[in-house]
Amino acid sequence: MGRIKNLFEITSKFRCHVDVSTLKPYGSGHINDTYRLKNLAGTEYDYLLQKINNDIFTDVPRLTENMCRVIAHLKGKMDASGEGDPQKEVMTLIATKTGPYFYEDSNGHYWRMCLFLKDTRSYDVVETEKQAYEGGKAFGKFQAMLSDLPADIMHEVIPDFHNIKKRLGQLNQAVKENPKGRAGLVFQELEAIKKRSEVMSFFQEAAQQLTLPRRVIHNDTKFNNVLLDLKGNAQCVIDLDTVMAGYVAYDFGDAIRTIANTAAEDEIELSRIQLNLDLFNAYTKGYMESAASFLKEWELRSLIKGVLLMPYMQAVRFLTDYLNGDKYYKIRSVEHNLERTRAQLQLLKLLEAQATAMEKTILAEAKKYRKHFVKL
Ligand code: ADP
Ligand code: GN1
Ligand code: MG
Repeated sequence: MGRIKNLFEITSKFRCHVDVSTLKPYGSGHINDTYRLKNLAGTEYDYLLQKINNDIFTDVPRLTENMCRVIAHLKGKMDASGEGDPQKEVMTLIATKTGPYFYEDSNGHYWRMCLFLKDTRSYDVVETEKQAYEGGKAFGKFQAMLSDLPADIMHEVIPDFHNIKKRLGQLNQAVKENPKGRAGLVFQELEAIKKRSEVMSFFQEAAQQLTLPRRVIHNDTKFNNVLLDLKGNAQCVIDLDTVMAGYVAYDFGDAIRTIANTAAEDEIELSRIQLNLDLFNAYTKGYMESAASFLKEWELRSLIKGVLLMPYMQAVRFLTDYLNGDKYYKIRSVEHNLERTRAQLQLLKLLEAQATAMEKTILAEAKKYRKHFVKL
Protein backbone atom coordinates (compact mmCIF):
# COMPACT_ATOMS: atom_id res chain seq x y z
CA MET A 1 0.00 0.00 0.00
CA GLY A 2 1.59 3.26 -1.09
CA ARG A 3 1.38 6.39 0.98
CA ILE A 4 -1.71 8.44 0.47
CA LYS A 5 -0.77 11.40 -1.72
CA ASN A 6 -3.21 13.96 -0.43
CA LEU A 7 -3.10 12.88 3.20
CA PHE A 8 -2.90 16.38 4.55
CA GLU A 9 -5.88 17.48 2.50
CA ILE A 10 -7.92 14.52 3.71
CA THR A 11 -7.18 14.61 7.42
CA SER A 12 -7.53 18.39 7.61
CA LYS A 13 -11.20 18.04 6.61
CA PHE A 14 -12.07 16.13 9.78
CA ARG A 15 -12.55 17.50 13.29
CA CYS A 16 -9.41 16.00 14.70
CA HIS A 17 -5.74 16.75 15.35
CA VAL A 18 -3.67 14.04 13.77
CA ASP A 19 0.05 13.69 13.27
CA VAL A 20 0.08 12.79 9.56
CA SER A 21 3.63 11.41 9.76
CA THR A 22 2.34 8.52 11.90
CA LEU A 23 0.06 7.02 9.24
CA LYS A 24 0.32 3.22 9.11
CA PRO A 25 -1.77 0.61 7.21
CA TYR A 26 -3.85 -1.37 9.68
CA GLY A 27 -5.95 -4.56 9.83
CA SER A 28 -6.62 -7.33 7.33
CA GLY A 29 -9.97 -6.42 5.72
CA HIS A 30 -10.68 -7.51 2.15
CA ILE A 31 -12.55 -4.42 0.98
CA ASN A 32 -11.62 -1.05 2.50
CA ASP A 33 -8.15 0.43 3.16
CA THR A 34 -7.56 1.16 6.83
CA TYR A 35 -4.84 3.35 8.38
CA ARG A 36 -4.00 4.21 11.95
CA LEU A 37 -3.03 7.78 12.83
CA LYS A 38 -1.74 9.11 16.11
CA ASN A 39 -3.29 12.04 17.85
CA LEU A 40 -1.12 15.16 17.65
CA ALA A 41 -1.64 15.75 21.37
CA GLY A 42 -0.18 12.30 22.05
CA THR A 43 -2.26 11.55 25.10
CA GLU A 44 -5.80 11.27 23.83
CA TYR A 45 -7.47 8.81 21.50
CA ASP A 46 -5.80 7.90 18.23
CA TYR A 47 -7.70 7.74 14.98
CA LEU A 48 -8.49 5.28 12.25
CA LEU A 49 -8.78 6.60 8.71
CA GLN A 50 -10.58 4.46 6.14
CA LYS A 51 -10.78 4.77 2.41
CA ILE A 52 -14.17 3.32 1.59
CA ASN A 53 -14.20 1.03 -1.43
CA ASN A 54 -16.46 3.05 -3.66
CA ASP A 55 -16.72 0.38 -6.37
CA ILE A 56 -18.49 -1.84 -3.85
CA PHE A 57 -20.18 0.77 -1.68
CA THR A 58 -21.55 2.99 -4.41
CA ASP A 59 -23.72 5.16 -2.17
CA VAL A 60 -21.51 6.33 0.68
CA PRO A 61 -24.00 8.93 2.02
CA ARG A 62 -26.64 6.23 2.52
CA LEU A 63 -24.12 3.79 3.93
CA THR A 64 -23.07 6.46 6.41
CA GLU A 65 -26.70 7.11 7.31
CA ASN A 66 -27.11 3.42 8.18
CA MET A 67 -23.98 3.47 10.31
CA CYS A 68 -24.98 6.65 12.12
CA ARG A 69 -28.46 5.30 12.82
CA VAL A 70 -27.09 2.12 14.37
CA ILE A 71 -24.38 3.93 16.32
CA ALA A 72 -26.88 6.44 17.72
CA HIS A 73 -29.25 3.64 18.71
CA LEU A 74 -26.55 1.68 20.51
CA LYS A 75 -25.04 4.68 22.27
CA GLY A 76 -28.52 5.96 23.19
CA LYS A 77 -29.38 2.65 24.83
CA MET A 78 -26.18 2.62 26.84
CA ASP A 79 -26.70 6.20 27.94
CA ALA A 80 -30.28 5.46 28.99
CA SER A 81 -29.44 2.31 30.93
CA GLY A 82 -26.23 3.67 32.42
CA GLU A 83 -24.64 0.32 31.58
CA GLY A 84 -21.40 0.27 29.65
CA ASP A 85 -19.22 3.02 28.23
CA PRO A 86 -20.62 4.20 24.87
CA GLN A 87 -17.28 5.68 23.81
CA LYS A 88 -15.42 2.44 24.33
CA GLU A 89 -18.09 -0.07 23.43
CA VAL A 90 -19.56 1.54 20.32
CA MET A 91 -17.70 2.97 17.34
CA THR A 92 -17.37 6.75 17.32
CA LEU A 93 -17.29 8.44 13.93
CA ILE A 94 -15.49 11.78 13.54
CA ALA A 95 -17.42 14.44 11.64
CA THR A 96 -15.89 16.57 8.91
CA LYS A 97 -15.63 20.29 9.58
CA THR A 98 -18.59 20.85 7.26
CA GLY A 99 -20.77 18.29 9.02
CA PRO A 100 -20.97 14.93 7.17
CA TYR A 101 -19.23 11.85 8.53
CA PHE A 102 -17.38 11.24 5.25
CA TYR A 103 -15.24 13.25 2.89
CA GLU A 104 -14.99 12.98 -0.90
CA ASP A 105 -11.49 13.96 -2.06
CA SER A 106 -10.47 15.60 -5.33
CA ASN A 107 -10.01 12.14 -6.92
CA GLY A 108 -13.54 11.08 -6.05
CA HIS A 109 -12.43 8.76 -3.24
CA TYR A 110 -14.47 8.60 -0.04
CA TRP A 111 -12.90 8.70 3.41
CA ARG A 112 -14.13 8.40 6.97
CA MET A 113 -12.52 8.64 10.32
CA CYS A 114 -13.32 7.06 13.66
CA LEU A 115 -11.76 6.89 17.09
CA PHE A 116 -9.15 4.19 17.39
CA LEU A 117 -9.94 2.09 20.43
CA LYS A 118 -6.66 1.65 22.23
CA ASP A 119 -5.72 -1.52 24.08
CA THR A 120 -7.91 -3.66 21.88
CA ARG A 121 -7.18 -6.41 19.37
CA SER A 122 -9.00 -8.33 16.71
CA TYR A 123 -8.14 -11.91 15.71
CA ASP A 124 -8.48 -13.57 12.31
CA VAL A 125 -8.54 -17.03 13.94
CA VAL A 126 -10.01 -17.82 17.36
CA GLU A 127 -7.47 -19.19 19.81
CA THR A 128 -9.52 -20.01 22.94
CA GLU A 129 -13.04 -20.94 24.07
CA LYS A 130 -13.13 -17.74 26.08
CA GLN A 131 -12.64 -15.73 22.87
CA ALA A 132 -15.40 -17.65 21.11
CA TYR A 133 -17.73 -17.07 24.06
CA GLU A 134 -16.89 -13.35 24.06
CA GLY A 135 -17.56 -13.18 20.31
CA GLY A 136 -20.98 -14.72 20.90
CA LYS A 137 -21.73 -12.28 23.68
CA ALA A 138 -20.73 -9.33 21.51
CA PHE A 139 -22.83 -10.25 18.46
CA GLY A 140 -25.77 -11.48 20.56
CA LYS A 141 -25.86 -8.20 22.47
CA PHE A 142 -25.44 -6.24 19.25
CA GLN A 143 -28.49 -7.92 17.71
CA ALA A 144 -30.50 -7.69 20.92
CA MET A 145 -29.86 -3.96 21.29
CA LEU A 146 -30.94 -3.40 17.68
CA SER A 147 -33.98 -5.65 17.90
CA ASP A 148 -36.31 -2.69 18.45
CA LEU A 149 -34.95 -0.70 15.49
CA PRO A 150 -37.28 -1.20 12.50
CA ALA A 151 -35.40 -2.98 9.73
CA ASP A 152 -37.25 -1.28 6.92
CA ILE A 153 -35.74 2.11 7.70
CA MET A 154 -32.28 0.83 6.77
CA HIS A 155 -30.95 1.46 3.25
CA GLU A 156 -30.02 -1.60 1.24
CA VAL A 157 -26.48 -0.41 0.47
CA ILE A 158 -25.55 -3.58 -1.40
CA PRO A 159 -28.71 -5.00 -2.97
CA ASP A 160 -29.37 -8.69 -2.31
CA PHE A 161 -26.17 -8.95 -0.30
CA HIS A 162 -27.07 -12.30 1.24
CA ASN A 163 -29.55 -13.50 -1.35
CA ILE A 164 -28.07 -16.85 -2.34
CA LYS A 165 -30.25 -17.19 -5.43
CA LYS A 166 -28.86 -13.93 -6.76
CA ARG A 167 -25.33 -14.98 -5.81
CA LEU A 168 -25.77 -18.26 -7.68
CA GLY A 169 -27.08 -16.27 -10.65
CA GLN A 170 -23.90 -14.16 -10.60
CA LEU A 171 -21.79 -17.32 -10.49
CA ASN A 172 -23.64 -18.85 -13.46
CA GLN A 173 -23.17 -15.62 -15.38
CA ALA A 174 -19.43 -15.67 -14.64
CA VAL A 175 -19.20 -19.29 -15.83
CA LYS A 176 -21.04 -18.39 -19.02
CA GLU A 177 -19.00 -15.30 -19.80
CA ASN A 178 -15.77 -16.86 -18.56
CA PRO A 179 -13.78 -13.62 -19.06
CA LYS A 180 -10.47 -15.05 -17.81
CA GLY A 181 -10.84 -18.54 -19.25
CA ARG A 182 -10.81 -20.05 -15.76
CA ALA A 183 -14.16 -21.86 -15.76
CA GLY A 184 -12.60 -25.10 -17.04
CA LEU A 185 -10.35 -25.20 -13.98
CA VAL A 186 -13.12 -25.27 -11.39
CA PHE A 187 -15.30 -28.19 -12.39
CA GLN A 188 -15.20 -29.86 -8.96
CA GLU A 189 -15.99 -26.66 -7.09
CA LEU A 190 -18.91 -25.93 -9.42
CA GLU A 191 -20.27 -29.45 -8.89
CA ALA A 192 -20.05 -29.10 -5.10
CA ILE A 193 -21.96 -25.82 -5.34
CA LYS A 194 -24.55 -27.05 -7.81
CA LYS A 195 -25.56 -30.12 -5.85
CA ARG A 196 -26.42 -28.02 -2.81
CA SER A 197 -28.10 -25.10 -4.54
CA GLU A 198 -31.68 -26.10 -3.75
CA VAL A 199 -31.24 -26.86 -0.07
CA MET A 200 -29.21 -23.67 0.38
CA SER A 201 -32.05 -21.56 -0.99
CA PHE A 202 -34.02 -22.06 2.26
CA PHE A 203 -34.10 -18.36 3.17
CA GLN A 204 -35.37 -17.40 -0.27
CA GLU A 205 -38.43 -19.68 -0.06
CA ALA A 206 -41.72 -17.83 0.25
CA ALA A 207 -42.68 -19.77 3.40
CA GLN A 208 -39.54 -18.66 5.24
CA GLN A 209 -39.94 -15.10 4.08
CA LEU A 210 -43.36 -15.05 5.68
CA THR A 211 -42.31 -16.52 9.03
CA LEU A 212 -38.83 -15.13 9.63
CA PRO A 213 -38.62 -11.51 10.73
CA ARG A 214 -36.21 -9.25 8.93
CA ARG A 215 -34.15 -7.39 11.49
CA VAL A 216 -31.28 -4.96 11.55
CA ILE A 217 -28.25 -7.20 11.44
CA HIS A 218 -24.50 -6.69 11.06
CA ASN A 219 -24.02 -8.74 7.87
CA ASP A 220 -20.26 -9.24 8.31
CA THR A 221 -19.78 -11.04 11.62
CA LYS A 222 -16.30 -12.36 11.01
CA PHE A 223 -14.51 -12.80 14.31
CA ASN A 224 -12.07 -10.03 13.38
CA ASN A 225 -14.96 -7.59 13.46
CA VAL A 226 -15.11 -7.77 17.25
CA LEU A 227 -12.49 -5.92 19.27
CA LEU A 228 -11.38 -7.66 22.46
CA ASP A 229 -9.77 -5.76 25.31
CA LEU A 230 -6.46 -6.72 26.90
CA LYS A 231 -8.19 -9.14 29.27
CA GLY A 232 -9.77 -10.87 26.27
CA ASN A 233 -13.26 -9.54 26.99
CA ALA A 234 -15.39 -8.35 24.05
CA GLN A 235 -15.35 -4.58 23.90
CA CYS A 236 -16.79 -3.36 20.61
CA VAL A 237 -18.38 -4.63 17.40
CA ILE A 238 -16.81 -2.81 14.45
CA ASP A 239 -17.03 -2.71 10.63
CA LEU A 240 -20.57 -1.38 10.35
CA ASP A 241 -20.56 -0.80 6.57
CA THR A 242 -23.07 -3.54 5.95
CA VAL A 243 -25.57 -3.01 8.79
CA MET A 244 -28.81 -3.59 6.93
CA ALA A 245 -31.98 -5.65 7.08
CA GLY A 246 -31.53 -9.41 7.09
CA TYR A 247 -32.12 -12.62 9.00
CA VAL A 248 -30.37 -13.22 12.32
CA ALA A 249 -29.22 -16.61 11.03
CA TYR A 250 -26.95 -14.86 8.53
CA ASP A 251 -25.00 -13.22 11.35
CA PHE A 252 -24.96 -16.37 13.47
CA GLY A 253 -23.74 -18.45 10.52
CA ASP A 254 -21.08 -16.02 9.36
CA ALA A 255 -19.68 -15.81 12.88
CA ILE A 256 -19.50 -19.60 13.21
CA ARG A 257 -17.77 -19.74 9.82
CA THR A 258 -14.72 -17.99 11.24
CA ILE A 259 -15.06 -18.95 14.91
CA ALA A 260 -15.43 -22.72 14.76
CA ASN A 261 -12.84 -23.13 11.98
CA THR A 262 -9.41 -23.99 13.41
CA ALA A 263 -7.74 -22.52 10.31
CA ALA A 264 -7.93 -19.24 8.40
CA GLU A 265 -10.74 -18.71 5.89
CA ASP A 266 -8.21 -19.08 3.05
CA GLU A 267 -6.21 -22.05 4.40
CA ILE A 268 -4.49 -23.85 1.51
CA GLU A 269 -3.76 -27.09 3.37
CA LEU A 270 -7.29 -28.48 3.60
CA SER A 271 -6.43 -31.05 6.29
CA ARG A 272 -5.71 -28.17 8.65
CA ILE A 273 -9.31 -27.04 8.41
CA GLN A 274 -11.04 -28.65 11.35
CA LEU A 275 -14.31 -27.94 13.05
CA ASN A 276 -13.84 -27.19 16.73
CA LEU A 277 -17.20 -27.93 18.36
CA ASP A 278 -16.02 -26.60 21.73
CA LEU A 279 -15.59 -23.21 20.07
CA PHE A 280 -19.02 -23.56 18.47
CA ASN A 281 -20.56 -24.39 21.85
CA ALA A 282 -18.81 -21.48 23.54
CA TYR A 283 -19.95 -18.99 20.88
CA THR A 284 -23.53 -20.28 21.08
CA LYS A 285 -23.55 -19.99 24.87
CA GLY A 286 -22.36 -16.37 24.73
CA TYR A 287 -24.77 -15.53 21.93
CA MET A 288 -27.83 -16.96 23.67
CA GLU A 289 -27.19 -14.99 26.87
CA SER A 290 -28.51 -11.93 25.04
CA ALA A 291 -30.25 -13.28 21.96
CA ALA A 292 -32.43 -16.07 23.37
CA SER A 293 -34.84 -13.59 24.90
CA PHE A 294 -35.76 -11.71 21.72
CA LEU A 295 -35.57 -14.45 19.08
CA LYS A 296 -38.77 -16.01 17.80
CA GLU A 297 -38.88 -19.77 17.85
CA TRP A 298 -38.60 -20.05 14.05
CA GLU A 299 -35.57 -17.85 14.11
CA LEU A 300 -33.92 -20.15 16.62
CA ARG A 301 -34.64 -23.09 14.39
CA SER A 302 -33.23 -21.25 11.38
CA LEU A 303 -29.82 -20.64 12.98
CA ILE A 304 -28.39 -23.97 11.91
CA LYS A 305 -29.42 -23.21 8.31
CA GLY A 306 -27.37 -20.02 8.54
CA VAL A 307 -24.38 -22.02 9.77
CA LEU A 308 -24.45 -24.10 6.57
CA LEU A 309 -25.44 -21.27 4.27
CA MET A 310 -22.71 -18.76 5.08
CA PRO A 311 -19.60 -20.78 4.13
CA TYR A 312 -21.51 -21.92 1.04
CA MET A 313 -22.36 -18.33 0.12
CA GLN A 314 -18.75 -17.25 0.65
CA ALA A 315 -17.57 -20.09 -1.60
CA VAL A 316 -20.00 -18.92 -4.28
CA ARG A 317 -18.82 -15.32 -3.92
CA PHE A 318 -15.10 -16.14 -3.91
CA LEU A 319 -15.47 -18.43 -6.92
CA THR A 320 -17.46 -15.82 -8.84
CA ASP A 321 -14.72 -13.30 -8.19
CA TYR A 322 -12.07 -15.81 -9.29
CA LEU A 323 -13.89 -16.38 -12.57
CA ASN A 324 -14.42 -12.66 -13.10
CA GLY A 325 -10.72 -11.89 -12.65
CA ASP A 326 -10.54 -10.87 -8.96
CA LYS A 327 -12.34 -7.57 -9.16
CA TYR A 328 -14.06 -7.62 -5.76
CA TYR A 329 -11.81 -8.99 -2.99
CA LYS A 330 -8.24 -8.01 -2.35
CA ILE A 331 -6.02 -10.96 -3.28
CA ARG A 332 -2.49 -12.04 -2.34
CA SER A 333 -1.93 -14.30 -5.35
CA VAL A 334 -3.63 -15.29 -8.60
CA GLU A 335 -5.20 -18.36 -7.01
CA HIS A 336 -6.24 -16.68 -3.76
CA ASN A 337 -9.96 -16.58 -4.48
CA LEU A 338 -9.87 -20.21 -5.61
CA GLU A 339 -8.05 -21.19 -2.42
CA ARG A 340 -10.66 -19.34 -0.40
CA THR A 341 -13.41 -21.18 -2.29
CA ARG A 342 -11.86 -24.57 -1.58
CA ALA A 343 -11.35 -23.75 2.09
CA GLN A 344 -14.98 -22.70 2.49
CA LEU A 345 -16.27 -25.83 0.74
CA GLN A 346 -14.10 -27.98 2.98
CA LEU A 347 -15.45 -26.22 6.06
CA LEU A 348 -18.97 -26.68 4.76
CA LYS A 349 -18.50 -30.47 4.53
CA LEU A 350 -17.38 -30.60 8.15
CA LEU A 351 -20.29 -28.45 9.27
CA GLU A 352 -22.79 -30.62 7.38
CA ALA A 353 -21.49 -33.70 9.18
CA GLN A 354 -22.06 -32.07 12.57
CA ALA A 355 -25.27 -30.20 11.86
CA THR A 356 -27.47 -32.35 14.12
CA ALA A 357 -25.15 -31.99 17.10
CA MET A 358 -24.87 -28.24 16.56
CA GLU A 359 -28.63 -27.83 16.30
CA LYS A 360 -29.05 -29.65 19.62
CA THR A 361 -26.61 -27.25 21.27
CA ILE A 362 -28.38 -24.20 19.82
CA LEU A 363 -31.75 -25.32 21.16
CA ALA A 364 -30.36 -26.44 24.53
CA GLU A 365 -28.58 -23.11 25.09
CA ALA A 366 -31.72 -21.19 24.08
CA LYS A 367 -33.86 -23.27 26.43
CA LYS A 368 -31.87 -22.11 29.43
CA TYR A 369 -33.35 -18.65 28.92
CA ARG A 370 -36.82 -19.54 27.67
CA LYS A 371 -39.34 -21.06 30.05
CA HIS A 372 -41.96 -21.79 27.40
CA PHE A 373 -39.70 -23.26 24.82
CA VAL A 374 -41.14 -26.13 22.83
CA LYS A 375 -39.60 -29.59 22.78
CA LEU A 376 -36.03 -30.07 21.65
P1 ADP B 1 -12.62 -3.91 6.76
O1 ADP B 1 -14.00 -3.54 6.25
O2 ADP B 1 -11.61 -3.67 5.72
O3 ADP B 1 -12.61 -5.28 7.34
P2 ADP B 1 -12.59 -2.84 9.47
O4 ADP B 1 -13.51 -1.71 9.79
O5 ADP B 1 -12.98 -4.18 9.98
O6 ADP B 1 -12.28 -2.85 7.90
O7 ADP B 1 -11.16 -2.46 10.08
C1 ADP B 1 -10.02 -3.26 9.81
C2 ADP B 1 -9.32 -3.63 11.14
O8 ADP B 1 -8.99 -2.42 11.85
C3 ADP B 1 -10.19 -4.42 12.11
O9 ADP B 1 -10.15 -5.81 11.90
C4 ADP B 1 -9.58 -4.03 13.47
O10 ADP B 1 -8.45 -4.80 13.74
C5 ADP B 1 -9.14 -2.59 13.25
N1 ADP B 1 -10.15 -1.61 13.73
C6 ADP B 1 -11.26 -1.20 13.08
N2 ADP B 1 -11.93 -0.27 13.79
C7 ADP B 1 -11.20 -0.06 14.90
C8 ADP B 1 -11.33 0.84 16.03
N3 ADP B 1 -12.35 1.68 16.12
N4 ADP B 1 -10.38 0.79 16.98
C9 ADP B 1 -9.33 -0.07 16.89
N5 ADP B 1 -9.15 -0.92 15.86
C10 ADP B 1 -10.06 -0.91 14.87
C1 GN1 C 1 -15.51 -8.90 3.24
O1 GN1 C 1 -14.39 -6.19 4.57
P1 GN1 C 1 -14.31 -7.51 5.22
O2 GN1 C 1 -13.02 -8.20 5.00
O3 GN1 C 1 -14.73 -7.42 6.68
C2 GN1 C 1 -16.94 -8.90 2.71
C3 GN1 C 1 -17.80 -9.86 3.53
C4 GN1 C 1 -17.21 -11.24 3.46
C5 GN1 C 1 -15.75 -11.21 3.91
C6 GN1 C 1 -15.10 -12.56 3.73
C7 GN1 C 1 -18.71 -5.69 1.89
O4 GN1 C 1 -15.49 -8.42 4.55
O5 GN1 C 1 -19.11 -9.89 3.01
O6 GN1 C 1 -17.92 -12.09 4.30
O7 GN1 C 1 -14.99 -10.22 3.18
N1 GN1 C 1 -17.50 -7.56 2.78
C8 GN1 C 1 -18.21 -7.07 1.74
O8 GN1 C 1 -13.94 -12.59 4.45
O9 GN1 C 1 -18.42 -7.70 0.72
MG1 MG D 1 -13.50 -5.97 9.06
